[in-house]
Amino acid sequence: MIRSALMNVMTAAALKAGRGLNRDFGEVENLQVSIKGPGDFVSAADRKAEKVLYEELAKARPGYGFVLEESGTIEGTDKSHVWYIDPLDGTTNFLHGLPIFAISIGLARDGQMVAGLVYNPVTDDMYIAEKGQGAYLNNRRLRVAARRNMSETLIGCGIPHLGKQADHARFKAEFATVMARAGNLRRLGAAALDLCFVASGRYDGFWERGLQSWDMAAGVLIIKEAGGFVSDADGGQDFLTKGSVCAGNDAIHPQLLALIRAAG
Ligand code: 2AM
Ligand code: CA
Repeated sequence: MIRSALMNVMTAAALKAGRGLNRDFGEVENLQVSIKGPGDFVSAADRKAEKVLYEELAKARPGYGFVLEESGTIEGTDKSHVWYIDPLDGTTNFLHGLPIFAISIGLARDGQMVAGLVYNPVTDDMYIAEKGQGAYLNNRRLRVAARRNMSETLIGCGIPHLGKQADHARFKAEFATVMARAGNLRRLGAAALDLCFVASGRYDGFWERGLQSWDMAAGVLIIKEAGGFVSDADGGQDFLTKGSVCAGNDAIHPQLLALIRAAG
């Protein structure tokens, strides 16, 4: 595949920030056993990665706006372009030394996602998509899974953490409903990567609530460009504002959505 100038900019930024995250991830293991633990160190790694991404992208595309997990929203002079950036998706995994985390970069033009990149620097897996151009994992074209029977599926989900107690009851109801129909369930803890696992056909479906725009911006486009179906938990297209997502192929998406809605 030939990468566009825009995707070259995005991949260069992600590779640079990824090198820093990889170095810091090596340190996290040593810090597990220290009394203070790796908490502050991981926050610093997160902020450093965001700074690299911000500087690289602002240099290459001056004037674009930013929605950043750590630094918040930065208005651009170019009102039609906005970057949605999560420098470290799967922070809890990173903190515990689990190599399931990623950098996520999405670009919206006039309110529509036009480019997305999700990069796991440990495995060196780079998922990319541009609107209308298909989705790729390390230059290999992606396609969602073909399974059509819920009983044969592997479905990913997100479990609300301790701080989100208000969401626990609903999750338990959804989990019970999906568990009664799906073949197997998984919870890996990095939403941006989870979405890419649907795009690459590893998962047959995925749902989660309580997410932020930067968790989903890139992954949603990557799924769509891999031929998948994505909606919010109500079946609409307002995931970036509602913070919920449900994904799968043309057969599994409607079945999973119906199960989640029946549980609510
Ligand atoms: P994060 O690692 O960038 O915070 C896991 O269910 C998903 O929820 C991850 O994509 C994670 O993104 C997000 N999330 C947001 N806040 C979280 C928190 N306090 N604890 C765990 N996951 C969180
Ligand atoms: Ca995140």
